[in-house]
Amino acid sequence: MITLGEFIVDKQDDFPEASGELTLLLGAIRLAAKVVNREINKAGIADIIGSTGVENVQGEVQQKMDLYANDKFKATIEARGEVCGIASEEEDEFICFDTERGRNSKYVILMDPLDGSSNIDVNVSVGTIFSIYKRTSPLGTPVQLEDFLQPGDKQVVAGYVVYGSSTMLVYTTGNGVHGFTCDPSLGVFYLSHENMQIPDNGSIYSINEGNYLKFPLGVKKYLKYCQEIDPPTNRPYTSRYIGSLVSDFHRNLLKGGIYMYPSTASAPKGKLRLLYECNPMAFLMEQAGGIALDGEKRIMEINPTELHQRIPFFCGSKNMVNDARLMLEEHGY
Ligand code: P6P
Repeated sequence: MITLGEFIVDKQDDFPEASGELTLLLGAIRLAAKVVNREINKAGIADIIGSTGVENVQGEVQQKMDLYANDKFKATIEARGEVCGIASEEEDEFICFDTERGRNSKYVILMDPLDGSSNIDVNVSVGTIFSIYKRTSPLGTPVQLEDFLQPGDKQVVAGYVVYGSSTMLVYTTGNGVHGFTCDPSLGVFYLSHENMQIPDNGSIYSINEGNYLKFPLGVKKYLKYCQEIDPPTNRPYTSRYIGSLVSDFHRNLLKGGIYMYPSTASAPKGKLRLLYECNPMAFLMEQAGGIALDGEKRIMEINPTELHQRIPFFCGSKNMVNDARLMLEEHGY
């Protein structure tokens, strides 16, 4: 039984240029995940469910747990050091750690501290998503917006925590995808899923079909393809949509499947954010042998222009995403 800490140290050689900073940074994420997990597990009795009544930069009403998780991850990461700044779904602007230590730190982190948080009130799984880059601005200076606006191919680490029937931390450093399950009696994450690989084919599709009438024709065509009766290709596929990206992603990673959040008539860029939802999930998916596209291009090739920019997202088993891509190409994105 290898713990997350032991595994990270074992794999430290994957980062010849990192002198332990990433190990410390992943340790900070691990600690914050435990603190957030503890609060989520008692959300029904602590005065921490429901909304704050305040809208974030996304125009979404912030849940109390959104702010709790955001504060805990920010504080833990800042205390542990190693980053010069943080960008978060819950923060309008990026946060600069303008101290001697912060200015001389090599990394930035982008995160969605609690994705799918509206599910907490109904006791459905939620997650944290994180993405780490090496800064591009000079060491010794305050972090700049350019440090956050990097294409996904430049990511150094990406991962998520899924607060589900068990709490898992799944991450990649570009050397495979590895999953760790928390033993709640000890508060220790143990390696439970080494080198996770998504099947090339799957029979699960995840999408909010309530938006069907607003989807591009290519998406409608693909959904009908999923629903056709064709036993040799294991269709009709099964529709599974939790409304929590991390949970849908994690299930499809294990069983095979495709997750889609396309553009719609009312949301031409879709809903999901490129920097701290799609890029980290795309890094994980490609490392697990899957594909992540905006419908046409690799997510991780896109050059970001804004911190909170949205992007259509198609992610999952290689053959399923390619089928969807071909229909989008033929019938329209
Ligand atoms: P809809 C949660 O708000 C989220 O960002 C993802 O976790 C989830 O997959 C999606 O939005 C759900 O959005 O519009 O289907 O409710």
